[in-house]
Amino acid sequence: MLQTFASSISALLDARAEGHSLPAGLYTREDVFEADLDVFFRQHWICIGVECDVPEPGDATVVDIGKTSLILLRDDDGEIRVMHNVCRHRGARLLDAGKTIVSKLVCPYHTWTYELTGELSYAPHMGKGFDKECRSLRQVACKSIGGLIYICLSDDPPQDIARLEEVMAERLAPYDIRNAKVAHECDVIEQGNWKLTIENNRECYHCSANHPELCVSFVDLDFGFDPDALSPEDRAQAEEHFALYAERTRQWEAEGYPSCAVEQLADCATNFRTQRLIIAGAGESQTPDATAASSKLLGTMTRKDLGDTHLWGHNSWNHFMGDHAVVSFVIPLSADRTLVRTKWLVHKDAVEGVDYDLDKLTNVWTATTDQDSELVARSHAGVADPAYVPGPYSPFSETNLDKFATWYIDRMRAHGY
Ligand code: 3BY
Ligand code: FES
Ligand code: FE
Repeated sequence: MLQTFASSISALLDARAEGHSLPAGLYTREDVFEADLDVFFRQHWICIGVECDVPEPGDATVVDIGKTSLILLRDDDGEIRVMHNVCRHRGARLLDAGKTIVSKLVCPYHTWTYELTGELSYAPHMGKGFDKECRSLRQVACKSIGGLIYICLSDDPPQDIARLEEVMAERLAPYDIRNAKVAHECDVIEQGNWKLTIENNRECYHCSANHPELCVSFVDLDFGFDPDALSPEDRAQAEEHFALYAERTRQWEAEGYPSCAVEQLADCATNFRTQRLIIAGAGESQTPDATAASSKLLGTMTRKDLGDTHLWGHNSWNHFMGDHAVVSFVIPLSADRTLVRTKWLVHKDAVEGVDYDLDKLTNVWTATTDQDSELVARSHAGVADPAYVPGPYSPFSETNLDKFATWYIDRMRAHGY
């Protein structure tokens, strides 16, 4: 049944207090969910996969976003294409959910047949005057940025994706994600609103209490900004991390590996941040002992000591290390359910059991993703409780959440709410 609400979405946006989490309705209401899907998942660029999801011509996979179903495929010329999974005859779905290999796209209903470019090549019984040329599958704006696939469902995609491309094409080149292999992937459906999933990912305030596996290798640089709140031991460690981070960043930059933080978080449509992070302990990778999980390094990498190129946007977060990468993205399913899809990438020639151990490779982020899923469910249950009142973000550890909430409100406004 359709819910009705006493206040408008605009009134909810007005009610958001600076420095505080969002009013409950922005996390829980169905009308807000529909607006979010339209604004943030149709009118903005979103990450929906990696080139190596479809390594060979004819490889195809279906990605659903709300009622929209997309076919991501590699055509016969090796180009990535994304098109709507809607037949141009009477609209039937062409492909079912999941991965497949196709030489052409044949509609199961009346066998209209499309080339991998989307062109209609066969449509029986349509008469002499029928023009196939104007019945190609509808294409979607798509960009591969260092092998990460971004799409925008709008006819007028935001231009400021150019900054993300400019920054990341160079940073991601040595990892050659285009030619990597998906060693493992996992879908988790979180029982919470997508904005809680993103907020949770933008802070590590919760890490020490919740992520023992991740904390072996992950260095939270935000905590150090509040040295007075730390015990003398934690303070000494934070100072050590900061000194190491400064030193490594200087070194890496001098060696030609762009490392410094770049962000585009305000007054923009395309929201992202990247930074080359240091890895704690053995310093190589996000594994149980911080040593590399794969002996074959990614792409043209020859070193394991180049840290963790961290990139996040409004629906994704990624870690690129010498031996492997972890790519995660988010697709909202309803106001209180969110799909988190995670992929672990290794060199395309790396062989499981020979070059890498799958458990070592996936251990940290499998555990972290499960732990985060519980936190998001817990968080959603609380914000849906009538007793919830928006609370203050930490000015040290949660500044990126405040930036996200502010960007969210700005973008809703920009789209007429
Ligand atoms: O905990 C998370 O989900 C991510 C990874 C590290 C901290 N945070 C940004
Ligand atoms: Fe696809 Fe008829 S709906 S061929
Ligand atoms: Fe977490």
